[in-house]
This record gives sequence, structure tokens and C-alpha cells, in this order.
Amino acid sequence: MGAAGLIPQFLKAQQPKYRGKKQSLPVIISTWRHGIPSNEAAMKILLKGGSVLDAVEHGVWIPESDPNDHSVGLGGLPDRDGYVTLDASIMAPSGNAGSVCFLEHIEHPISVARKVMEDTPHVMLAGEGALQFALEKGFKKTNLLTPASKKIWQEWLKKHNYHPEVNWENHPNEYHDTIGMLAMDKNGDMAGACTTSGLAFKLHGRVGDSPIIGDGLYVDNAVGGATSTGMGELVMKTVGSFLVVELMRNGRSPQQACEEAVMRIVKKIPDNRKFQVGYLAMNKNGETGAFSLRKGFNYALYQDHENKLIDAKSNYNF
Ligand code: SD4
Repeated sequence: MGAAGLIPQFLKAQQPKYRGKKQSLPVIISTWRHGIPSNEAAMKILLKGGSVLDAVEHGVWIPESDPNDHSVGLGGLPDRDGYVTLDASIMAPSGNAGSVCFLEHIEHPISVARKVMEDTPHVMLAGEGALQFALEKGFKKTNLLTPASKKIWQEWLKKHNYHPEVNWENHPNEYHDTIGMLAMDKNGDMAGACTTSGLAFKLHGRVGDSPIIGDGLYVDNAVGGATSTGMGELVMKTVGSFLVVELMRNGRSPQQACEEAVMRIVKKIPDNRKFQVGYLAMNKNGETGAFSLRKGFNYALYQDHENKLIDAKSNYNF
């Protein structure tokens, strides 16, 4: 068979097989309770006719700026040496992507990620280089370690144990977590954003799944998008968000794709029971899905004029 015969075959393989049912648009989905105000902010932009990329960027600004949110941006818990280091990624309907990791002192890492995407030929900037780039772009240096976060860290130092806690993001003291957001506008175009200060008290220099395109976030405007939260290492070992999107491309619904990606972790990672991972997905119809490894993962879904918090189903019942 000549090349001319292969090309249509190849293109056919790129088309999603799962058709499902067209849902009402726009639709926005995002991780944890802080997803509610974040969806609200993002939907406002979509309803005014703003771009879906602006919607996800400005949506995740809400937890980034919230000093009481101890796992994103301002007020994020530091690493074990007391540094607040940030990871963020963003993807546009065009498939363009940008990210920053191990970035310090910037309140809105998601906006730096967007600048990397739009103003450079690169996808990812790290650490000092990312900071230098941000300052050149006019971002202001901010002290992100609030007195409250510093106090929590100092308490932690007394025991100095490093045990990532399951569902720490739903801690009664309002400690939230990474925000991952997927949004689709009324025309069916999709963008995604993911931003975090990463695991609390991580080793200095540790980078998680959130800024890695295909791990913490992946959007293919022809198929759908996915984002993750929880113990990034498990997501990274299974290339989680890319896996969810590829499963949708190969015929799974968003719900089935999230479940199968969690099951991949269960099968491949022996000590998976100790950790939490949650996935969110959205397909080209505006259908959504969510699934987590353990109980306690919730997410905000804004669709049909209603913005509601939903408990995700999980693999384990503990
Ligand atoms: C990370 N996935 O850095 C992020 C943080 C998170 O629950 O979502 N923690 O691994």
C-alpha cells in the first residue's frame, strides 16, 4: 500500500469513536471545593463571550490568590526547607501548551505558563529561569509564605515526618489542593489549566505532575481533555491525563476513561492504596467524568446554569 493509502487510515484512527450525547454548553469542571468559585469566575467570562483560554486562566486565579488555600499560589504550604515552589500548566484549543515548574514568588504561575506558551518557542520553564522570565514580563515578586502557612510548616518541622496525607485537600481546616480545570465554550472549543504548590513539605526541587503536559493536564480539542490531582508521582508513572484522553480517543466515555486510568495505577503501582489520585475528564460532547483511587475526592461541575459540588466515585471504599 502506498503512502496515499495510509494517510486516510491514519486520520481515521485519530477520530474519537465514542459518540455519546451532545450536552448543553458551555461546561466547566474543576477539582475540589475551590472549584465552585473558580468555575463561577470562569463561567462569567464565557457568558460574556470571552475566550475559553481566558476562562480557565482567570478561573484558577481564585485559589491562586486565596491565602487560606494552602496548596495553590499565595498561602501554599512550603517544601520541607520552607520554600513555596509552584507548578502550573495550561493548554489552548489549538493544542498549544505552556508550563512552569519549581517557580517561586509569583502569585499567578498559571499566567506565567500562558506567557511561556504564547511568547516563547518553548513549553516549559523551570525555577530561576522561570522567575527571571516572569519578572521580565512584568509579574511582581510576592512573598507567598503567609504567616499561617509558615506556622503549619514550623509545626511540621517539630516532628519532621514525611508522609503525604490522603485527601489532605479536604482537610476540615479548609486546606485545599491543586486546581485542575477543563472548560468548553458554546462552540465546543476546549482549554485546560492546572496549578498547585505541590505536595506540602516535599523535598526541595521536587516537581509533580501538574506542570507536565500529559500528566497533570492534557487537552486535545478534537477528542477531549483531562486533569489530575493527588499524589503526582502515581500520575507521572502512568502518564495519567494523556492516558485518559487517549482512552476517550479509543472509544471510552469520560467516566470510563477516568476509571480505566485509575485502574492502571492500581495494576502498576504496588503501594497505590496509601495514596490518593483523582481524575476529571471532558469529551467533545461536553460530557464529563470523574474517578479517584480512594474516597474523598470531589469536584465542581458547572453546566445547565448550575454549579454544583459532586463526590466522585472511587476504586477503594476507604
Ligand atoms: C502534586 N498533584 O504536586 C499535585 C498535588 C496534588 O494532592 O494534587 N496533591 O503531586
